[in-house]
Amino acid sequence: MPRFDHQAAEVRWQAIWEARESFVARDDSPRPKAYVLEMFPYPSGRVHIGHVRNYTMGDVVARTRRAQGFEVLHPMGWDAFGMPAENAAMERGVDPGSWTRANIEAMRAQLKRLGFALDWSRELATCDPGYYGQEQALFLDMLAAGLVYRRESAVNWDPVDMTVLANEQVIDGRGWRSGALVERRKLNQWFLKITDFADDLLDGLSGLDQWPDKVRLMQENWIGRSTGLRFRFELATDFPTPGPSPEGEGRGFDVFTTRPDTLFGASFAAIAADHPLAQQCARDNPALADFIAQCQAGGTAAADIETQEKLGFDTGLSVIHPLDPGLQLPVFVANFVLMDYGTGALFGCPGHDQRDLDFARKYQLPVLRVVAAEGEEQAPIHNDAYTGPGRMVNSRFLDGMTAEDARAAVIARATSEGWGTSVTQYRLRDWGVSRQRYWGTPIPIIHCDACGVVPVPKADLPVILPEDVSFDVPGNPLERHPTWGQVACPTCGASARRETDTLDTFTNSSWYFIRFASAPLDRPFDPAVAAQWLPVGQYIGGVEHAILHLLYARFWTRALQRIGALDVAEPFSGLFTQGMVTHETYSRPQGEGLPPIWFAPEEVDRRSDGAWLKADGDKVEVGRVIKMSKSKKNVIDPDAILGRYGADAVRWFMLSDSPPERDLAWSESGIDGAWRFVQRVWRLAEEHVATAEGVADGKLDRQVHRAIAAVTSDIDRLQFNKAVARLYELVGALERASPGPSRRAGVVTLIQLVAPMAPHLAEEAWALLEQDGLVCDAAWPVADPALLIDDEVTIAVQVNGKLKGSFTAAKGSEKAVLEADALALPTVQRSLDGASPRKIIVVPDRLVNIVA
Ligand code: ANZ
Ligand code: ZN
Repeated sequence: MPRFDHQAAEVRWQAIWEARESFVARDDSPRPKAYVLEMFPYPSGRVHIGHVRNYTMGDVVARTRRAQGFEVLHPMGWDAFGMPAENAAMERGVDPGSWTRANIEAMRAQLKRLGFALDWSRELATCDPGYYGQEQALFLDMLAAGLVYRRESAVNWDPVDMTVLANEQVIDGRGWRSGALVERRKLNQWFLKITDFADDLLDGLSGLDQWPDKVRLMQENWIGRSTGLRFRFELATDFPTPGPSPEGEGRGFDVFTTRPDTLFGASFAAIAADHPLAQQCARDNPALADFIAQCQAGGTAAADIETQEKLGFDTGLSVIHPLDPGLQLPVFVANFVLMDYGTGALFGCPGHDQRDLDFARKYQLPVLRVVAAEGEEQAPIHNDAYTGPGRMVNSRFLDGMTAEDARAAVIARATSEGWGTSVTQYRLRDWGVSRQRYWGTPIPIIHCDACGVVPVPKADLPVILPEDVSFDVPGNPLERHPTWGQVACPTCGASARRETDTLDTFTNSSWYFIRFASAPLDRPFDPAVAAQWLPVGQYIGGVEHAILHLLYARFWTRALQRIGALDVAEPFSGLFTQGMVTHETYSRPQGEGLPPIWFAPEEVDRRSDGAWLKADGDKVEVGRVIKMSKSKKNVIDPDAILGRYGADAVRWFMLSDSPPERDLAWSESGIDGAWRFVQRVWRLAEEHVATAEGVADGKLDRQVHRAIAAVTSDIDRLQFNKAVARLYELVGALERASPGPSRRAGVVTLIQLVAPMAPHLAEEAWALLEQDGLVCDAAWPVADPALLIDDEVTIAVQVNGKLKGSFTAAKGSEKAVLEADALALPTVQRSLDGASPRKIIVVPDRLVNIVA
């Protein structure tokens, strides 16, 4: 039996595609343009199987679009800055630049083995001065346009990694990498004004109808627009306990609420530990000062704050209820109040907010219901705050109104009496981009004692990251570099210092898709050329980037639009988030208190009734199918698999078995099946080298054209697993059909439909069948509408009204034909038992009823 030699085919066709520049995207092409992009990888050193799945999906879309007549831009590059390179430097003494570039070499070779239709001429790495230098130029443009500013702010400080962490990098109060308890520090930081675009970023989501709903919802929640009332609490003049007399303008503070309707249910006010009033009260209250210090010890991550135990400290101050001067509320400093949301202060309504209820129970504060659901007007609140709709109770002039009307009524009153205003508040904060790290884009700023903060003149860009640095002590090696930091001030010429902070690596990924579309040497991009390709029509990547990366890229694009650099609003019109590749685990317990020993798949002999360790022949435990991870050793190395099964089988398996948005469980049987499929297709091609003699087979023609229509629409909707199932079906039909012109034409079509998924096999078979040119250049097959019409019908057969069976017949068949076919059914003959029918009723195309 002839076998498809994957190794030879891969080498041959990859060389031919490269020599012919098959996948180089031409800016000046007259064809309509399509931009297909997968999230670019971090060059960790090895391509993992998740990358393979991600890039295979993108490749199927890119190759199909190309065959459909589009000029396709499908580029690849490297998200090459970031901490792992510095960690490698610290652990292994290699320098981050060499480590990163070696990883890129290795991974590029791995990706090339997979035969992706990528335009390698546009490859970029964010650690190239040619890339980050242009990013510095964009930073300066945004600075000039007022979209960048500097301020002192509290940051999460990781005392081991000696860096500022983003809130997302703080997990349970500890640094995500070091595990050290995070401290709070104040530093001067650069910020990008993403909040300027909060409304626009939110409103734009509704137009992104080719994005997953869940991603749009996550972005919406992240932006977190809420409207409510901002109002002032006046401090009561007589303090319930002796305390400091608050100073400053007025004697009170502002709060923000989304529920002004619940104001008569207020039982306390709370302020953040960082609130100026809290600081003031702590001056002669050591216990309060201790409490504040305790609140500040943790990180600033909102998620942490939400899960912490709610703690408060009574300041002894009281405020006056704005709707009744006779009512006073105690003021607490509370750990759940964030200084940088709203006004850093709130009123607590335990009846209708769970957090407030927990707090009230802990500190014995009153709990009053003010909103009643239908029929439970006076039902007391127990353990659950009522957050649903209803009518107002216990609320004087608001009683009887719906909560919604009451909300409007309180806002109206506050506005007319001058103690509050209606406001819109966002959860979204400005983006702090300063990182005290080495391996990133240097921030192009110079600090001069005389002139202050001075931007590096554009003519002096790029500010090149020095590579002669040492990592023998923690912290940022740029600060220790003997010469790099010393420069003349561009304004006054006096000796000055370079900024040693670098930009958050999310800035690198916020515009790389624009640089792929256009990469002149002397500026970040040519706006006219970039706009020809953008927006990215299909972006594919992991859902872990659903919030930050996508939001930052959307912001960056808008910022460029505002400063007139690029006329594109949304960077990605279509987004798809793929599932993970998973694998079962193999382990042996090590006994009391010890973690199990994990074994890699290749160390194990897996049979249907269990798994045995090859080394000693004894059993190992088969664990759950989970995300591949080094620590559990349940990883499949793409290189090993590629050598054994070939790129096409690996690609085919990545697309089969699971819907692309779901997890895909790697299995030996799955990859075996993919390999067998490749061989079956090859065999069909082999059988048809010579033009087959014979007669046309109309039924097969229709099956082939139905497959064209179905596979095309499946790929359009990114339902790759369905397309795969269709192709299995088509191969089966072709194998069953008798040789002849229909079968040969069907095999040629099959090769074209398989080409985006198994491109080497397809080229090899295309050549074998003596078709013109390369299959990757051939026009995508189009289904003949006449052959799509379903011309077979199922006829139900009854004897005396009881269903006895069915058969298929050509649509519009004669009554006599249907009668004869029905009578021939064995079940019908058995029912008649030799008697001849008394009457036969035929409903054309549907039913034959035999009356015995
Ligand atoms: C009183 C109230 C009663 C509230 C009620 C809620 C329910 P969102 O929707 O996320 O915008 N809040 C205000 N400032 C805060 C801060 N700095 N830190 C923590 N919480 C703060 O949340 C707005 C609500 O969160 C506000 O409405 C306030 O509590 C609280 F039945 O005011 B509410
Ligand atoms: Zn100066």
